[in-house]
Amino acid sequence: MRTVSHILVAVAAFSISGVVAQNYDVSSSAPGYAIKGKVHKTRSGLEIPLELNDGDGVDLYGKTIRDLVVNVDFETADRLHVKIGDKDEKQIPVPDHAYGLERPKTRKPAKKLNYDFKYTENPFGFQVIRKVDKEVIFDTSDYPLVFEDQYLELSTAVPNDANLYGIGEVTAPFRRNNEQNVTTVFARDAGTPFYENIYGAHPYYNEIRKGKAHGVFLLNAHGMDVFFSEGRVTYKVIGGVLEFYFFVPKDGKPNSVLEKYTDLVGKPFMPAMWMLGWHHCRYGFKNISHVNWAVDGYAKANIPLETIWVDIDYMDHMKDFTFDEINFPEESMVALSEKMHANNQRMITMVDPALSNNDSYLPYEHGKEMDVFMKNSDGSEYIGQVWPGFTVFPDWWHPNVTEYWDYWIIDWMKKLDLDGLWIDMNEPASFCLGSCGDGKANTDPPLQWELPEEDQIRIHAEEEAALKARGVSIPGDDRNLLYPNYAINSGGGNLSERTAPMTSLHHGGISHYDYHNLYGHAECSLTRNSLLKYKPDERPFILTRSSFSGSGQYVGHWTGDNHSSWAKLKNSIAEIFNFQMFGIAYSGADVCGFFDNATETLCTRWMEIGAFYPFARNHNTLVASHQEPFLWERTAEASRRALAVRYALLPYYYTLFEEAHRVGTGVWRPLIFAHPEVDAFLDNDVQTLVGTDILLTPVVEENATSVEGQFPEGIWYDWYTYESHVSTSPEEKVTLEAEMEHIPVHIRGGAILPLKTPAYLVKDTYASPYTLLVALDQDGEAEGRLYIDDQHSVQQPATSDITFSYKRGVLRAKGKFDYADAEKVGTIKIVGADDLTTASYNGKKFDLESKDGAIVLEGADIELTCGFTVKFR
Ligand code: MIG
Repeated sequence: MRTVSHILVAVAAFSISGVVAQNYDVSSSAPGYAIKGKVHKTRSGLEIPLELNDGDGVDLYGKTIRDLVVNVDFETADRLHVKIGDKDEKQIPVPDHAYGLERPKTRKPAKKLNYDFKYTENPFGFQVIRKVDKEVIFDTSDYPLVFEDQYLELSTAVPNDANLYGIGEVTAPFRRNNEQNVTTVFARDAGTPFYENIYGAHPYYNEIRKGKAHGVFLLNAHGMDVFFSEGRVTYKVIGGVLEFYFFVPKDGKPNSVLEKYTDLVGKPFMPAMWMLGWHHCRYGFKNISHVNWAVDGYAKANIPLETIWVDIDYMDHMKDFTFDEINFPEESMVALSEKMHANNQRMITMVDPALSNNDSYLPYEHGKEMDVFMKNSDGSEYIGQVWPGFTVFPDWWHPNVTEYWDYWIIDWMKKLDLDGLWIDMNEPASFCLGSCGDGKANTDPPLQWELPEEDQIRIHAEEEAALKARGVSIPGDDRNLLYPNYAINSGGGNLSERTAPMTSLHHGGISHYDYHNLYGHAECSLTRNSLLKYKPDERPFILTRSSFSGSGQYVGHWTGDNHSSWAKLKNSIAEIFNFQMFGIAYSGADVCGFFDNATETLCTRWMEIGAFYPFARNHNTLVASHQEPFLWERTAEASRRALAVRYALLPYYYTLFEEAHRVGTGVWRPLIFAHPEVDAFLDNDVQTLVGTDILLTPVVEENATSVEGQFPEGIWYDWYTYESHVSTSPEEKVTLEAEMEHIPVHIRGGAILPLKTPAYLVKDTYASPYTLLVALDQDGEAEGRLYIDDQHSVQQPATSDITFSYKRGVLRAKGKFDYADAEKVGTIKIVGADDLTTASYNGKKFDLESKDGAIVLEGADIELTCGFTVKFR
């Protein structure tokens, strides 16, 4: 409870009396519910009617709802759906729609369930039991069920010191329970304070118990606090219904849990190959020459750069779809795009959702005509404040908004021939409270935080009064949307701070209170569709700041405004693990840090690990000093070395992304997810497995020249020297040398890695023939996989999916070889064998060379058009 006092202070700053910020206890006075009448069998499970018990302890924070219905669906052998809803269906669930979550239709109960579902009559409670070992993985029976219009509470028993991962978005260590024990889920524009709610909403956790994993998803888009306390997990939610999904795969593997979770919420999108190259951005490029300086600086220093990004700097007064005519004239932006493309590089710009309401601004006039902006509770236009001054906000639920957004997005993409979009500020962020721009069109508001404190306090009070004057609820809705009695623990204080007011409206009279956590998610889905209309067969590139469960099928995510600090460098790894688990495989953090000034050492170490992020981009803020990796010699050298490893591994990364897209497993994986039975890995959130075969042991401490790492049992080969380390106990901490420019990378003995020869660009890297790196395990065997397609199209008529195996001196390739322009294997390297001298393939004999720790077959010239066998002797 370390930060409680600080959180209370933050809430007190903005709250009115009577509002409860957060309460760690369960509401033991609540009377609970009992089964009333008959439990019905439905097509896919059970329907259980509940009625409130007599007694006090009702209306704790809202209006108690007396009659409930529990729907239990045995959806698949490993997925159970338990929805506790109000009988009258007045509460607003997550919509069954792409901007919410499209529920699978279950027509009959699954067979051979891996779980049991049990319930008690009075008070009603339920248990989910993992069948293989009879472990009760979810058990509400000892805790109250509270169901009020603005307050839902439910708890489950878990072991003391349980191993819980997830619930986000939050900046925190990966294993959560030993740390701050309340996690608030409420999308918020906040520069990554530890343990507070930030940009996205992911009410999903994964627990590892007795070496086996399961997942628990509360499908609810309302603000909530989730408490991880000794022996229990408690949800306190300010609206909607309690719609749970439990994932209980038979094998108990964390990767299987992710597979089942993404079966429900959607599989991560498949990136194009170029997206896996290195990206560079900064907020605060002064003009187009400054951007060109960065692009050229990379080239001169020979540090791979695939994509340049231009932040809001290019805009005229920060207005979307415009150009600063002095510093970033349109011709210069077009010229940059042409230059990038001529060099086989890419360009991305930012587009914010909030649009200036200046009446000479065409996107505003157009949108107003089409009626696509969010409204105030009285039907007037909701006008907040963002970078361009006063702004309106597209309502993604309005039937006209698709046509509107398509028009502007496609026009913009065409104008600059862009390769992708970056969508920011979509929590949504607004800098004032309420509809602060009412009647002030065409004026230029100051940024409040730049004013003297007394002015800030006065303006805030005026804004709050104006907001309240419109009512604390919306017409026809008696909930207190502005100040719910249970206020959740949002780091921003009142719910409407720094975002749209909870009483603003979406199409159909839905309050922002009910859809807040879905705003960014809806924009992701809509924008992806816009890009697909622009180029129907190109895989869209979109990077979002706000996200919800399932956004990964549309977009990638960066972890927002971190700091150039060692703590944030270290924690970036845990945050990426979270997003791998949330189904957003294409994710990364701002390399070298966003706020504050990076030092040479910090940026060097950050480039080393950042080079391996699934989404890899250096980015920083307006006033921070430059951190282009070519500016420091040691950083430049470390970047070249680490990126050479990434680019060599591109076929492996791409194959992993295909697996993520098809199966749902992460590209980056914590050791504990690979080895849930090894307790020693429970808290290891620094070492990173890329897939199954590459282990990264980054330095995240200042001044260190060595680093301790753990190794799963087996042989691990040093990437650079092929020196082997045999691990017999994963508990053991092995000290690895790590001079400044060096990040330790190990290859799992037993892996066959498809590699390329790294070049400056992804395209040139891919032009080289493959090298197969065969790293033998203790039995002299290995296996691997390679996926090939055209690298960018949505439709893939013919792909190759090749499995390699090596056993008793025979390398075999099997599988599907349909991709037409099949490339070649040029080199085969065997690591971990020392007695091989010749190889034969297709009747040809080759002499093998022993080189740099490997046995090498050069000039193999094997076409990947059909299976093959190479025999080694
Ligand atoms: O309020 O567009 O997180 O990456 O550089 C700042 C300027 C707005 C926040 C994003 C950051 C971006 C910045 N944006």
